[in-house]
Amino acid sequence: MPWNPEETLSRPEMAKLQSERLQKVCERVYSRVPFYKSKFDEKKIKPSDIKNIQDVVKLPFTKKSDLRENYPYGLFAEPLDNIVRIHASSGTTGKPTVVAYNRNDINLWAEVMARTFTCAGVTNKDVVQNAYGYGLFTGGLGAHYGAERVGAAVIPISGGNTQKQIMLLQDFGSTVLTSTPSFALYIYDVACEMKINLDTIKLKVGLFGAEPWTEEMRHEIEERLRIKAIDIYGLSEIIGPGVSSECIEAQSGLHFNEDHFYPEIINPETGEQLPYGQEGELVITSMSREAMPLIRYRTGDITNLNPEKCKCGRTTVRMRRVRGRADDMLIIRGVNVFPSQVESVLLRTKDIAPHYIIEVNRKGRMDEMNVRVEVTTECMDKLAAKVLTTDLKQFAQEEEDLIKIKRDIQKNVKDIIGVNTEVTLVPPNAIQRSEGKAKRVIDNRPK
Ligand code: DLL
Repeated sequence: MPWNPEETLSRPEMAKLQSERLQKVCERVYSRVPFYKSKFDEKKIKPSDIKNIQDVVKLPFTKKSDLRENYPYGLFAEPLDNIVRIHASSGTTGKPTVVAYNRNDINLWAEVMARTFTCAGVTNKDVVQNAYGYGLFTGGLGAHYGAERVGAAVIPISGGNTQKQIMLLQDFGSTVLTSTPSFALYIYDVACEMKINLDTIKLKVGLFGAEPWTEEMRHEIEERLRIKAIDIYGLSEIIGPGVSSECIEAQSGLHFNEDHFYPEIINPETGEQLPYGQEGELVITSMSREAMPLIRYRTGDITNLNPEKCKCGRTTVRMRRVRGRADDMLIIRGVNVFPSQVESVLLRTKDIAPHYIIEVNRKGRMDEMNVRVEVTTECMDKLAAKVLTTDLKQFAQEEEDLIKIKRDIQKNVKDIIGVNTEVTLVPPNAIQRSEGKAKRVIDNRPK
């Protein structure tokens, strides 16, 4: 059963609710936020011109740079007296992006996160080990309030402390893990090093997000940790986690909380709205937020939307798993490369572990990509056994095995993505693990 009745509205009912909420939020920002008043005036548009949800295309976009330029409090639609929480996300450059919540926003956040947990099959019978970071990052507190709202017992362990995570997984009988997908894999690696028997762990499901990951990565996590891995999506500017999430029944696209957050897909070059099914940049209007609603916020995330009813009974549009961010896309010798495409190729290769770094350098005028990736422990053991044989013929064969893995990766990257790449195979644990969002790309090219 979905958490809120709005998750099963008919399409016309949903459009009606969205139309009402869009009108309201336009009035709110126009009368309270000088930035939006001047944006609307520039476009010669008044809140009263917004009659229904289709009119959203008349509205101006909001960009990350607008948040930076109005740092820290310029986009608040409430006096500071009514603000009860401030989060911020650190950018790679300069000041962080600041977001504010009033009491109703905090309540809304708990509700949409309760939807997320319910979608993943979590109930008051569960013990949720929350390994998202607590702090300015929205992951920790967002998951915390949602898990409490469904009545689960929350362990607010935060990120890091990997050995302690494993101890609590065993001792507290956690049934749900919330973390970045990369941290979940790290926990698994450390559990293996500690020779933990996975039968002593009761985990059944993980709610993973905050960074791009692929279907192949999902299979790795599900197989290794013996759980269901659910994709959850969100961003601080809109609310934090709780924007969309997969259901455990279908695991096929993320149900968008579109009664509160109106999603559109646009062509990132022209800004034109694209029809359902087409891939482009996700743009969101946070219609029910009060302290800091945003109009047509350009997320930079690349995905598409599917309005078909899901087998779980929810009718909300589903967002395909994020392919990556428009600004994470590497252009290598003119070819667009998303790190997630490289991840898919790697994880479909036998003997390769889900730990990698993509490095891009410029040699003269040419860009060069190098993928450093770990081989699995099993592969390493096989090789070590062979080396020990002192049989030269076998040793040569072993090298051939490595060469074949490299060639397979190079060929598949070329065939599927269209670029040449160097591949460096490294032993298990050679690549630094992440306790939060993984950094997988090192771009050394001059800016
Ligand atoms: O990462 C909120 C969050 C916390 C989501 C916990 C899910 C779980 P920010 O730090 O503002 O907020 O980063 C938002 O992270 O625009 C995407 O590029 C990326 N992202 C978030 N979830 C996913 C996901 C949180 N499931 C940015 N798949 C977003 C791919 C994701 N990318």
